[in-house]
Amino acid sequence: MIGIETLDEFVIRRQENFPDASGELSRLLRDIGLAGKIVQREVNKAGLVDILGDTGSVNVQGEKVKKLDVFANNRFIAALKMGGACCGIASEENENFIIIDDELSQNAHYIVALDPLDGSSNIDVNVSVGTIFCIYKRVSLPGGLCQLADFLQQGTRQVAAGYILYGSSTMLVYTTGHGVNGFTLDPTIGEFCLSHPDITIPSSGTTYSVNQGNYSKFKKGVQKFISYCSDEDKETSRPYSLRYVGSLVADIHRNLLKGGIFMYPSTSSMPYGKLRLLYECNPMAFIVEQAGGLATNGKDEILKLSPEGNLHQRTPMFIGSSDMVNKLAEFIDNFSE
Ligand code: FDP
Repeated sequence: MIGIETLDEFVIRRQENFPDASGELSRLLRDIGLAGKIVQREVNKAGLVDILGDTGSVNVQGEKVKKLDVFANNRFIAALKMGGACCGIASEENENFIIIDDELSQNAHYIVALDPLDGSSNIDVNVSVGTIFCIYKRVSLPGGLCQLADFLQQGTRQVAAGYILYGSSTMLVYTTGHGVNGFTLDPTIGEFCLSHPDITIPSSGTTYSVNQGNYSKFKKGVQKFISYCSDEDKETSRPYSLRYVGSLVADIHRNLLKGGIFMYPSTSSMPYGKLRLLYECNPMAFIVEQAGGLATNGKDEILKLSPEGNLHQRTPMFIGSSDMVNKLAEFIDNFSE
């Protein structure tokens, strides 16, 4: 179709720049895109589940209608297993990683970590949710089963990362370390089409995103930075606007396009914050840094954190426009307890 580039075409065109590429990574991106389309179809029907679902209805595969996050998890796992381009999956929904042990998958070079339906507490109220994923090259030898060490790699070693936003339209945004590109699903042809080439995040913005209800539980530096954001100062366009969907993908996506900072700090009750390093923070940090922004835990870069033996490790995260993340770091330094 003239003038429109689909995700699959784009991925293939990019792969042509790497003559040694085996095509596995392209297949993984295709599998993830396909599962995303199936999940968006179900997300769009979410409000109908009470009318249709609880009456014991079944879908075309004969499965009972399930909670959407379980449904999304099953779809992504099925697509990745079927594709044969990865040897293992870590998911927010599964305590342990999943080994894919058919011959084709065992010989694959990649593993995938994902949060199949992030922000799922928003589904019941028709607010945007998303899928977050990242891809690593395995450190274990192809031909055998994947190991925990394949998943516990530093974020700097990600080969690709992305998210799918199920919002007023469905978008897939991803990076392979050569910039960030966004694709919008055209429901009339069922394809993700390149709509946001070479996304760059503004170096500053006028939006801050944080669950301010936790204010009294934040450390001094974060509290002072929040006061700075809400103080009046014409020169720096303050006060900034507070925008918090409470759905990580939606909050990050807005800030990626418009500029801003997203914060999920540690609190007195959650000393490591809430967000998960492997399949929430690392992929988002990779995308935002590739777009020209920054992501830290308040002290160190998210991408340089060393995983500590647990797939579901949490970390505080401050992410977004570089000037704003640097400003926050100043407050954290100046008001450390
Ligand atoms: P949810 O619990 O709805 O899945 O990590 C999960 C997440 O949502 C993020 O999407 C979101 O940014 C954050 O939690 C919201 O947490 P709070 O409700 O504590 O603000």
